[in-house]
Amino acid sequence: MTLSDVPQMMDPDWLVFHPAPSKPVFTPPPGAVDAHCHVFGPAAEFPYAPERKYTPCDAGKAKLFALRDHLGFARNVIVQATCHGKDNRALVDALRASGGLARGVATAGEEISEAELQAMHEAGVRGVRFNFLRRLADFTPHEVLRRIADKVAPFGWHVVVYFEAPDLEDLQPLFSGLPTRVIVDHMGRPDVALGIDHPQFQRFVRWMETDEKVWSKVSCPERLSLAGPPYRDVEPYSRMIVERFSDRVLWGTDWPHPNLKTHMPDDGHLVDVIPRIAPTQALQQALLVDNPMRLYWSD
Ligand code: 0GY
Repeated sequence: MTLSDVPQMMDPDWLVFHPAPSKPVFTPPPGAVDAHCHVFGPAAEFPYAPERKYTPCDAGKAKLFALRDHLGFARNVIVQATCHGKDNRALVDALRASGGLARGVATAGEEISEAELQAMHEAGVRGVRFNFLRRLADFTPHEVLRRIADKVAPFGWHVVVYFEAPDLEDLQPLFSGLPTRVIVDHMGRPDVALGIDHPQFQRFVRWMETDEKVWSKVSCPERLSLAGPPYRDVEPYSRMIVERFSDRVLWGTDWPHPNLKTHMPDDGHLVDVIPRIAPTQALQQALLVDNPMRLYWSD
């Protein structure tokens, strides 16, 4: 019996992605990129990692590409999800199947070889992700993360970081010392109960102001919202970041939405948030096309 014969059943409280998302009212500009999404398995082909903190439903590449077309997007950036650990095979398989329409962000340990990095680069990987949420990943010493960043920097890759707002103060020296661009997931997960003027979010804004290598994804209103759909309570945060740092922002669906506990968003409704946080055509073009193309398809 091999690992792939062991059934990997999704967690009993797992919320499955929306079965039939609506067609968005907002039409993304031609060439728009969904710059934060994942593939899960399928487990029979790409088993989930033994050290994973959750077992999701399968959500493979065909479903992701169909969603891309349905929502009016042209490209994806697929981010390695923690349920696959450092086994990037499902990610690389999806990139290879995309016909150049997907790029990737992998998870790597310091043991990764130059040949492995080169093979992932050829498949379309352009970054590594460091995850600081204890519910998702075990702690990795900062000097190890720094060595990983040193290894990927010569490939022109960047580092994607996922952390929660209270942790930024401690993590900032690590991030600012990295030799690559630093792309922050979901605006550093602000607590939207506190308001945009709260020192916690202002720390993030000041950091983006002072360190030009820092980019932000203005993704996941469904994860940050306390009010629920249509996520109006998150808009002031995303809109401020888009307007202030229009050439360093990215947007993504976060499909298939791991670990949501209250509800599963309709992906069409998530797309309809875009014109409220990027109200002009110029901002939409930067957010959805020019920025992700510069970061992921410059070669
Ligand atoms: C996200 C958010 C989450 C999960 C992961 O890799 C992951 O497992 O990123 C989360 O649970 O907050 O960006 O998809």
